[in-house]
Amino acid sequence: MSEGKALTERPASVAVDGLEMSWDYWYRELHDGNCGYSLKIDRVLESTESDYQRIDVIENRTWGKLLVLYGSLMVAEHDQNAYNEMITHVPLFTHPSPKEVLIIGGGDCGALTEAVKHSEVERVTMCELDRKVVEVANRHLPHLATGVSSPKANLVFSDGKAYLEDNETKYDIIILDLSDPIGPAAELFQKSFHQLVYDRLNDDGILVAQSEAPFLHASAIRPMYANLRTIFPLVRMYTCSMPIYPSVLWSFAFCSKTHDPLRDFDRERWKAMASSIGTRYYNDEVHVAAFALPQFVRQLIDS
Ligand code: SPD
Repeated sequence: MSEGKALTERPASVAVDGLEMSWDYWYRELHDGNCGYSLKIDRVLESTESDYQRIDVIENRTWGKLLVLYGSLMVAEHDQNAYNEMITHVPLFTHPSPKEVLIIGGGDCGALTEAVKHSEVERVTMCELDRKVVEVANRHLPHLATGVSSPKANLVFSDGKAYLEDNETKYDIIILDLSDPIGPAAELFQKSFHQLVYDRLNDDGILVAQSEAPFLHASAIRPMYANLRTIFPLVRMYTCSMPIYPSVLWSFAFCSKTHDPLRDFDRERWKAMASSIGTRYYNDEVHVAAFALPQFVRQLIDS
């Protein structure tokens, strides 16, 4: 039995002025028009468009409120915050002294909120293209956005590539918390952009980038990792379970100039900070286990 929040109880059939109203609205997200995921929409909370994309917030009994960009699920109220915790804490507990962090994308502000919890971190710049995504997400998913009010948080609304080209600040960690490699984020999956990210990292810097679904997106993952390996000395993949993303298994590219996410994982720092950070998915065992890859995934990124 799901523990989803109580929503407006909507009987299967309601009499309205003598008419029978049947509530049976569904969200459907397909991969290649062929297989996919669907969930019942209990309410549509907001539907709008920005200069870049369509933005929807829907509500479902199992997952609570969900943010949808261009018809693709991004984040849910009850997904245990797995993606945001994994994209953030894995590099932050690997780097020995993470002070300057840059998040490119990240419009729901969940990664920003996780990053500012780290006591060593002095500043987290979040560079998001679409201001409207931040406004809509903050309105409906405020629990993800508590980090915005931190004195460490620095929000910039700009194209990520232009931002890095125009600013020569160096970072300890850069996180590419992007939507899919179609539409507004497509260019940020390219080799030229990853080279620019490398150039803006300190000598022991770390890049983590979301890298799609191994079961479904081999054609995006294979060239991405091949390109990253020409730039970074250390490139590894780790995964997490994201129940609202296509095929559930989601991946991240961990790219580093020196630090290794297993050898240099600071378990003692995690133990000291675990209760103040208060994760729902990430912990020390998950940090290590996330780098264990099924054989087909190894072959995918080693080829
Ligand atoms: N198909 C959905 C991929 C979304 C990856 N990024 C999500 C950003 C959430 N902060």
